[in-house]
Amino acid sequence: MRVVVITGASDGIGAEIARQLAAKEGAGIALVLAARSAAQLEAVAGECAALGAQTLTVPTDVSVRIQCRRLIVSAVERFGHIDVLVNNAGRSAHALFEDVEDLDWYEELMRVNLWGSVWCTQAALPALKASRGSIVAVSSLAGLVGVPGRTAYSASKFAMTGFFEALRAEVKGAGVSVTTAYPGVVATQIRYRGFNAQGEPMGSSSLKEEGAMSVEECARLIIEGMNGRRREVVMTAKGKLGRFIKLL
Ligand code: NJP
Repeated sequence: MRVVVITGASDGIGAEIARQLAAKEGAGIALVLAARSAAQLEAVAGECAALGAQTLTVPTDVSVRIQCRRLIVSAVERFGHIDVLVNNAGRSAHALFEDVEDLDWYEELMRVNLWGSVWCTQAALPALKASRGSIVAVSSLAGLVGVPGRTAYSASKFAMTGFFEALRAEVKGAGVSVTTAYPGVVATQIRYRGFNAQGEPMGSSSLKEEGAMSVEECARLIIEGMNGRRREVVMTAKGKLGRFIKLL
């Protein structure tokens, strides 16, 4: 049985990756689902279990190192091994740097996007080496191109890109693959939950954002890259972000 640990699995891209894996692999897959909201995790686990998958929910705040370790230990205790770790949990932010007064939320964003991925990966690496498994890092096109209004987010995603690029070279010899995914704009609630200049949730839905890719398409592309043990999955951006990238 393939054991896949997914962070940020209570909603958006992570939840959709779980659903699509359950739909494709049914009883052949065990899904370890992590995020902070226990109730939402249970709901996603219920959908996956109805498709035949085994599930384990581990309420986890990835910005807390010990919780990342506990997630991985729980997965190994329950299923005996781990084949794939999907580092997907993330938060967004939208603020011009000059408008930011308090940098506490910058650190918080780094802890979730970068350190959460680093801590989960460190805890899971021995198990992934034993299974010759795979790591997936969900970065962003903002981790390849600096986007105005996104200094904190771009910094966290560039850091993820660098960390996983270097790690890939280190673990290749041990048979562990590292796939970095670079989505553009995807129709999830991430912007609604992201920080504004005051460090509060932005509270405006981006579901209608111009040119957004569907969450189903994004999850499908990530799974394809993960199963193919590809180095990267670079998605396209339409709308405002696409026009900005073309200008560069
Ligand atoms: O976001 P959303 P997406 N500890 O808000 C969880 C990247 N990306 O699916 O903790 C643990 O629907 C949160 O759960 P909860 C993006 O940077 C996206 O769009 O219960 N989990 C939820 O399950 C991110 O890395 C776009 O609130 C935490 C999940 O993360 C990934 O895709 C574009 C957590 C977020 O679900 C998934 O984002 C792009 C914590 N401290 C890259 N904080 C895009 N959507 O346009 C949050 O280029 N979560």
